[in-house]
Amino acid sequence: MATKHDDGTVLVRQEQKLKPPSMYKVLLLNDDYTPMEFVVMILQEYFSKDREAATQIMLMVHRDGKGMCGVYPKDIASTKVELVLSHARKAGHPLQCVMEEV
Ligand code: TYC
Repeated sequence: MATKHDDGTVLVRQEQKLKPPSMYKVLLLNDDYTPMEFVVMILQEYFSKDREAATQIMLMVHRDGKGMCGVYPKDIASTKVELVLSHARKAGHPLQCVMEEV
């Protein structure tokens, strides 16, 4: 939309181009070796779950093959994935953690 003023100037309204940031799901994948207790600890430490919620998510991953830890903006999701993978490798576990655009 443009507004023409008497002095000849024209004001052009800039279209709003900002989109809300894309959100990403962070998922844990099942494997046969990572101890259940370790997964529960990861969910408590990095995804702020209480013990009860962490146990439910861990059991869902164990049963269904994957489960959601939370939904975050891209940089936060990717930092969480990095931290979880690094902690798991240091502890010698093959736990997989991935992110997926919502
Ligand atoms: N399946 C593993 C076991 O029986 C437990 C496990 C749960 C591993 C969730 C990974 O993301 C995972 N020890």
